Amino acid sequence: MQTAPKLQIETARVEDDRTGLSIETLKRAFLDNLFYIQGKFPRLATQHDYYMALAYTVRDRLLQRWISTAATYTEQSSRTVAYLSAEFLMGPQLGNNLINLGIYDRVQQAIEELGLNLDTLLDQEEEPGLGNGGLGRLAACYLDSMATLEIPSLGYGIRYEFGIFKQGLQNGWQVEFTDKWLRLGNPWEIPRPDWAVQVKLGGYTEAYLDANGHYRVRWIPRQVVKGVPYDTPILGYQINTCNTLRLWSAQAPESFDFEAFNSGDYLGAVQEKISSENLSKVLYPNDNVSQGKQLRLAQQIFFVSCSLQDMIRILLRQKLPLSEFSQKFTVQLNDTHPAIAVAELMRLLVDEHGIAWDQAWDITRNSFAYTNHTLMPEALERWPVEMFGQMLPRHLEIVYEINHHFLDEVRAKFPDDGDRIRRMSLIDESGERFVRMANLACVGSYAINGVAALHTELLQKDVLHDFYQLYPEKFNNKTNGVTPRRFMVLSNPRLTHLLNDTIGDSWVQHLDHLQKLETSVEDASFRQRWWEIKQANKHDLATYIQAHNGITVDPESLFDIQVKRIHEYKRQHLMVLHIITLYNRLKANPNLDITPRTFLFGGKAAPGYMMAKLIIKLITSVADVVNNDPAVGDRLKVVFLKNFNVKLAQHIYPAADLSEQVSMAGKEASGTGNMKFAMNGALTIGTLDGANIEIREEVGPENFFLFGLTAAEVKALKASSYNPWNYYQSNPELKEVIDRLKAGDFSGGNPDLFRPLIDSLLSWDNYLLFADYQSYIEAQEKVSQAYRDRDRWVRMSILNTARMGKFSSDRSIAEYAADIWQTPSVKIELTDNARLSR
Ligand code: GPW
Repeated sequence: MQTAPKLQIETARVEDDRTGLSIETLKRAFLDNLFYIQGKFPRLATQHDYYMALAYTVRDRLLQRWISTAATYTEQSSRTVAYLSAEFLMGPQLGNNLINLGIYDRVQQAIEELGLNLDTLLDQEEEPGLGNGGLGRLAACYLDSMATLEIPSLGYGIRYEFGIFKQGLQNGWQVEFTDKWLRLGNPWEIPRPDWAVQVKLGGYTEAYLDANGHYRVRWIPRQVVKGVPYDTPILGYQINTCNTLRLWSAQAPESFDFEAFNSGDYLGAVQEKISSENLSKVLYPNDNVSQGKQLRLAQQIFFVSCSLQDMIRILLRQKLPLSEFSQKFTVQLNDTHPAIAVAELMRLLVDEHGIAWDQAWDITRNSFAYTNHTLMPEALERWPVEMFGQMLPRHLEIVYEINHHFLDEVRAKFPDDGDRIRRMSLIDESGERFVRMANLACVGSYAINGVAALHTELLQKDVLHDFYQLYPEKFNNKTNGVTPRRFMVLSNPRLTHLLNDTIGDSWVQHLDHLQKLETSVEDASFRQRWWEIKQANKHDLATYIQAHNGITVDPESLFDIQVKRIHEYKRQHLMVLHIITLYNRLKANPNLDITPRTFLFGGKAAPGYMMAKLIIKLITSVADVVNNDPAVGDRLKVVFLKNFNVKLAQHIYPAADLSEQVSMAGKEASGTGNMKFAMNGALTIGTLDGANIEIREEVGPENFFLFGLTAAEVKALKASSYNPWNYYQSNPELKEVIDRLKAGDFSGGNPDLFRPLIDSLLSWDNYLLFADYQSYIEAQEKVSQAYRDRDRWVRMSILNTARMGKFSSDRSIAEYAADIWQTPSVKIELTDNARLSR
């Protein structure tokens, strides 16, 4: 290997202009970037140009840390987490980087001295929406915590050209627009074309004997696609560690055109190029559902193969043998989307690097850890064997071989148990044959975890019961967490200042220090400030609603909010049943003294999920009636906020009084929005599902509005042939709600509009809305009563924030590092230039 030449250039000046943090240096750098990067002078510059100039100014200040981090990891051959995820829902980068660099206030001042406004510039950023919801956002929070805890890590994923669609509303229905997030350029990424790799697809395999007379297999692909890495810096909170998110973009290989081109088939050649680039074109917009599409499998093998080849490149460059792969890297599989990695690493080791099967299998099994994120049966990934073999002929052989050894292992431990063999096989042979990705992930991993205590328990008892019996030692729980940097410091500056004034700022890195707030609960002036901050945040959100929805909402009313992907199991429509119940009560008794509420919804429906889209139409239709009925006045308002994304989320959590976490028990693996709300002082109304259970344990049952069946009761009720019709018949308020919907009272007299939804509730009610209705209504009455006693409410709100320490993603990541990864933290010193040139 070549040694790099000693750097000859004088870098001292570069250092100062590009790392200096004084207000004067920041201003100079900003204007310099406006001129040299954007090519604009102030009179012609747009707000977006100013945003770009500031983003480059901040990026320059990350680079020294980034390079020092990479240099240190290389020198020390640090053990590294490779976090493989099909989604990283990063949200806007500028504000977060300012916070983590510790220069937010200084930059605000510099920008103001230039006659600009920082909030306006922050607002220019198109967020990278490379994820659907909780799973993708969790990956982003975990990158933040790994950097903050100084854990060497690489995030690996796909650089989708189009992220999650933009949601519009037309006549109350969701409409989708493509998300052209790269249109104006992305200042945060650096392409690394020199580290591009090739991925094979299709074709066939053939056996041959190598020079030593060993039986080998070679794969002759039909197509080869090039993967180009794009790197984004992930800076830890007020620390030098700056890790990397490496996203792969698909390109046709250089030679794409020559054969077809020479034979005169120019358009055929271009077609081939287009089809290659399709691989990273668009994010599949499904949450908790697998559509089983061929292109999705191609995306999975594409980013997994690129990432594993990249890890092998890093290993070999550090002069480590392949036998040390699992010492150098631990590869975390974010659900089964990257689970093909188990077969791909075997292929790379055995076919491409000539390692014997048994040794390769030892390396592989010691390299992967698998996180399951759902109990929804429709989310379990299975690929038709036919499709799988067409695209990945060699991987199918490898899966069969792994299965052969694995089923021998099962038979040895459980003799004469044919049913068990059929259930555990990597191949589902009950009808059309499928490759089962969760089974592959379980067999190929040394650790398997769920994302909340109940979820892990249900995995062990239910979905992965057979694997739990075979490998009990692999199973463990890692309750999710979220980053307080983005979801408190950045999004709720008013609260942050109050907390810092009261208990100091150590809570940002040690969220359990929020406990210190408990003594302030007795301080009336502190409670007053707490209330005023919530009011100010609600006022800001009311201004947003006025501007975007043209609806006037009262900041004094109770802000009752449900924001998350739209799903029947999440039960947004249960909240609608409550709204209609209150509406009916007001119609029957116009002078009824109720607690004024503003009901807020936000969330996207998968474009092909008709029932979810109908739920959006239901919300907007109920809003139209309720908001415009003079009998209601200002006592109830219903608002659907379009295009819920990370940016909007950051405006919403700080303004919430009540957090709706109402999934049917046993269905939401964890939930993470529940944590973001409670940290910002919202009280939760929720079921005993996912992490709600642990939140309630932490904040205390007296500070949580519980309702509904438990997971065990749900199971029992379903087993005893549940009949929603009986609930409808025997509950007069519920009956009136449904009858009004049936009559078309919320659909301009059209009784057909909501019929699919009503029929489904009356005849199956798969998610037991009717069974939980009465209990929910009663819990909501307790909420209304509590809100009327402002002092009591504020105390509960403070205690929620004070007791949320457990739900920092720092706690989650510390547990992953200690129990699964065994990754020591690595301190980063800023390098001098001499060291960089070594
Ligand atoms: F189906 N989750 C998600 F497990 O947001 F893959 N999208 C998904 O496709 C899946 C899970 C998958 C969510 C869970 O629904 C949520 O309960 C959990 O908090 C989150 O993943 C992070 O673990």
